[in-house]
Amino acid sequence: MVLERINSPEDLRALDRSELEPLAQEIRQSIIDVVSQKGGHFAPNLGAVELTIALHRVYKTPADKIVWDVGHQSYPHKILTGRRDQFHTIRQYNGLSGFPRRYESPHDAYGVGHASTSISAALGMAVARDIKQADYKVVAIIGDGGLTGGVAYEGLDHAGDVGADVLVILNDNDMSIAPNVGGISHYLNRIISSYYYNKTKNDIDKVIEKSLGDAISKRIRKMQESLKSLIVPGVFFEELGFRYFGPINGHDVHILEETLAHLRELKGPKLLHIVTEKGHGYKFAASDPANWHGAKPFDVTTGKPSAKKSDKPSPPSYTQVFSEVICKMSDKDDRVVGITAAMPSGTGLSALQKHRPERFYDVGIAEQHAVLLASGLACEGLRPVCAIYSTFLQRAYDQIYHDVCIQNLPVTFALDRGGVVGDDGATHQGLYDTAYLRTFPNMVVSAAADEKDLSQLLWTALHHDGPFAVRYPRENGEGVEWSTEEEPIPIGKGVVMREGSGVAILAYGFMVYRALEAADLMEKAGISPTVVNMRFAKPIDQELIKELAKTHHHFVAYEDHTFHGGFSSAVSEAMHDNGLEGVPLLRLALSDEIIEHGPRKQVFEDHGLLPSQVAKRIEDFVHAKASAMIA
Ligand SMILES: Cc1ncc(C[n+]2csc(CCOP(=O)(O)OP(=O)(O)O)c2C)c(N)n1
Repeated sequence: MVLERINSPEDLRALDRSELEPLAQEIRQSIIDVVSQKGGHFAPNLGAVELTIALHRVYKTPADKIVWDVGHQSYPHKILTGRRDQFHTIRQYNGLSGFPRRYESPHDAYGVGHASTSISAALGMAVARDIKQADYKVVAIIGDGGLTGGVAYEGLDHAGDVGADVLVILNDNDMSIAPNVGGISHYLNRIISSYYYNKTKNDIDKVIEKSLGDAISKRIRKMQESLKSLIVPGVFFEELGFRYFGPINGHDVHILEETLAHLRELKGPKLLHIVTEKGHGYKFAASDPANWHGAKPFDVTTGKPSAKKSDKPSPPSYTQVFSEVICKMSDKDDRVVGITAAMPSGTGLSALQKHRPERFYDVGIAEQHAVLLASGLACEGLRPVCAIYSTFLQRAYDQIYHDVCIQNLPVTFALDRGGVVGDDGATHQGLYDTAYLRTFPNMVVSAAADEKDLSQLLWTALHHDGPFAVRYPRENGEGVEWSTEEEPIPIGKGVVMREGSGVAILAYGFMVYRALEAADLMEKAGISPTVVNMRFAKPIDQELIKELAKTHHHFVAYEDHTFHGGFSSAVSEAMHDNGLEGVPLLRLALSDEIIEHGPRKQVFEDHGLLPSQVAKRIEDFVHAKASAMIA
């Protein structure tokens, strides 16, 4: 075994060239072994093995900086940078993160999880190096999917202008999570096909001269001779001030190493275009990379999921509910248009894509553009539904305010993955949406407590003449009866789910059924709370709050959101504004800290938010306040 001998990049650099291909095989096997057991990002990692080996042979981290984009392809990097023994803990609670994290290793130069950040961050590091007059190299890796995100061009544009010494490696596998979209993707394909065209015509020298000029082309030709690699023009990148190299085979570790070794010595902004296969080396993944982007535990021989189907069918996921409702909405209302930012299957919009392709848009990893597109559609009388995960909608903060809310446009935001995200961890938590949406005038902010709520809220949003956000978690529903039928509900009204006395639990979204569970547990302690599904953080049901205050001496607000600015803050504000600040309020939310990866239930436990913990906390709250009052 070669891999056994690699405990650091120095060990890797000491290997003989002949050992690199066997090493790549072993790394792949290790990824297959671990992900088939534990789940995780899969096809992107299999596609980045040779690139990672070559990078760490040539660039000497941590002095040199390697900046990954998204970071979902960083498993080989983790294996080769001293974390081989912990690799089996990846994405597990207290284990390695599934993404590069600066706290985890000095080799993780930059923390990441959202796309299209690597070029700008790498440029910052290169500029810092020059300011400090230090001497190290900076490399950004970005996928062709990442290159659909506008901020990537902001980075390219500025890097070319600054002229900093930075290498951008474009890892082109023609895939985002789904097949890639957009003009740039077509452009990259044209580069690759023209490469083969040029190759067969044996016309490469001319191409080089035309595109790069004499002096550089001489150097390039020299390099080309030694590398046996080929250069064709990537005019677009060249016009931005980059020298374009490629395309080269991203699975030929030797060509990669030789190319990188030369590029390391070449000053200025450079872009190396490598062509890889997503899922390379595992046939099921390579032939269906979209479905193997991330994998649940699976049987390595058959590629089938290893979890046995339980006899009892589980309720549909919220994503499934959304997907059925939007198809129904598009049948009934011709104005409905579904928009996804590169997540057709994750958001469930792929159902609409099949059902009514002419009312579906995948805009690439371009959340800002998605919201702007929606605003334009809404101006012209259509009813766009932006289906974007809570965490990724953060990207479009300004567009939500400036383009949708100011103009009071009827755009629906379907916020999947609202709340604790689970294994993806800090970068993907959906814990901030209520706070970031609630401050904007005209925005309706809601959360679904169950399948029926979600369906009704989506219909309500469709009929509302302004922006409307509906949040739901990465979960299966509660198993209630629901339908896709049109059934709008009053905006800003809560629903009492359980009549009790003394204590009122105002719950939001996923926490409504947890509150009901907690209430049942509290019965034993002689407390019988009222439980309300508040449904709306904005407008919040002030009338109901005032009404409840007449008969309840303690209030609890319960949500799966960060502590500041969310639903429980809204309850606190509403109580204050209605002169109810004298009524004790217990706010149950996630604490104000970066929340790492772990099963949702575990994370709730860590924050005292499981129903059994909540029951106890409310009992303590009621008793403490009661004894304080007696004293
Ligand atoms: C801002 C943002 N939106 C959406 C995502 C979800 N996402 C994760 S990976 C990915 C596709 C990335 O494609 P590419 O950069 O080509 O890498 P590949 O997976 O093909 O290696 C997407 C859309 C994200 N990480 N960040």
